[in-house]
Amino acid sequence: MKTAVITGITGQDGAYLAQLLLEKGYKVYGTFRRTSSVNFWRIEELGIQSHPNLHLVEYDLTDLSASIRLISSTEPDEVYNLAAQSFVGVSFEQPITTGEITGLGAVNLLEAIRIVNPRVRFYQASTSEMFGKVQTIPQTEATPFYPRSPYGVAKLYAHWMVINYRESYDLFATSGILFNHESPLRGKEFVTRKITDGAARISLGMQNVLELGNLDAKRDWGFAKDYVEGMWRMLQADESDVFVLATNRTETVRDFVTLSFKTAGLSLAWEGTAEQEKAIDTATGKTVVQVNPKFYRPAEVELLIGDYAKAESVLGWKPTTSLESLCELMVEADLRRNKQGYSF
Ligand code: NDP
Ligand code: GDR
Repeated sequence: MKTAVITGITGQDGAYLAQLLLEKGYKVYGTFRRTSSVNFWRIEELGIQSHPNLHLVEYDLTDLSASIRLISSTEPDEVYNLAAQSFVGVSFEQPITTGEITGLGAVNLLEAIRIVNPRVRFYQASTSEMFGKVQTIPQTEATPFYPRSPYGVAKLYAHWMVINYRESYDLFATSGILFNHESPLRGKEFVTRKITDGAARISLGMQNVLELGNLDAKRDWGFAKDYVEGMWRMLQADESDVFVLATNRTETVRDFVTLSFKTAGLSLAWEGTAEQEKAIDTATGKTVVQVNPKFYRPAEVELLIGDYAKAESVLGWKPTTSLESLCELMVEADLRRNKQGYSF
């Protein structure tokens, strides 16, 4: 039986990855942070919280001694570092905390592996946000980086440290440059889930208007379950490396709004531009979506579209879920949850 450590099991990817590894027969140690109230709703939704091979460990990524104890007490074959302050918007307000967790935190784990057992295979959750102001279209493993947020800069530091530890100490340390991936387990602060939850609530008469920021941003959105499969494949490869996971399709936030409301049974007509832009429900004439500049970011990543050819040829990975199917999954989950009075 293989043993894996997943940091950040209370997050979207941590929950799906734990489910996948348990299905594959792994013993899984999932780390969670000490908080005033528990945050296990995702592993509960997946029905894995009481799985006999799942062990929850209290851990904070910013603590080197905790990292050393984590690696020595769990004796893992594989470590998936998914923990991060992962919200780009907040990183502008909390740049130092973001640097400590999202950047230096990864190095605590690399150090722990180097000290305790350099044979452990390590996965780092790198991100398309490192491409930021994109230098080529589509983005590949060879595209130059130009991060546009404290989050992107912190992730780029961690990314290079992974490469540096591989080259300096011969660790099996891989970075997955993952483009946006979403699911019904996505946090509501991220734009897709904010939209699918808003569309569900407005169609149920529980909310009047959904306020959003930049509707012109273009993203390459995939399904999180596909992407955690790619993470696992990266650690089964012959050599550690860098891989892009993406869908190679990009759409605007506005397009995702239209699609989500249509899935929830509402047809929208857009009017106005920039800060005055809004969408009207064509059945009632009421404004249901409007721009609020408070959701704009100081610097924006305008366009992301990834080329996953390397992952397909080396790992046999490709996305299996269309944006339409993903949107349907998310809207249906949010309709069900809102009808049941479920608040996550
Ligand atoms: P989430 O924000 O849903 O989850 C982040 C996890 O990190 C949570 O479990 C959180 O715990 C934990 N965490 C935060 N700070 C610490 C800390 N100091 N010590 C230990 N754990 C901590 O992110 P996702 O699941 O969406 O993403 C997983 C990883 O992949 C992240 O590193 C993210 O930056 C990266 N990524 C995500 C992409 C995406 O589209 N989802 C794309 C590319 C990369 P808590 O619940 O207590 O807050
Ligand atoms: P992102 O995701 O920044 O790409 O980072 P997010 O969903 O937050 O934003 C996507 C785009 O939508 C625009 N936007 C809004 N965003 C939010 N959150 N709320 C709004 O109201 C809103 N209106 C418009 C944003 O400006 C942006 O352009 C995610 C995270 O999961 C990172 O951890 C990960 O690394 C990247 O994806 C890849």
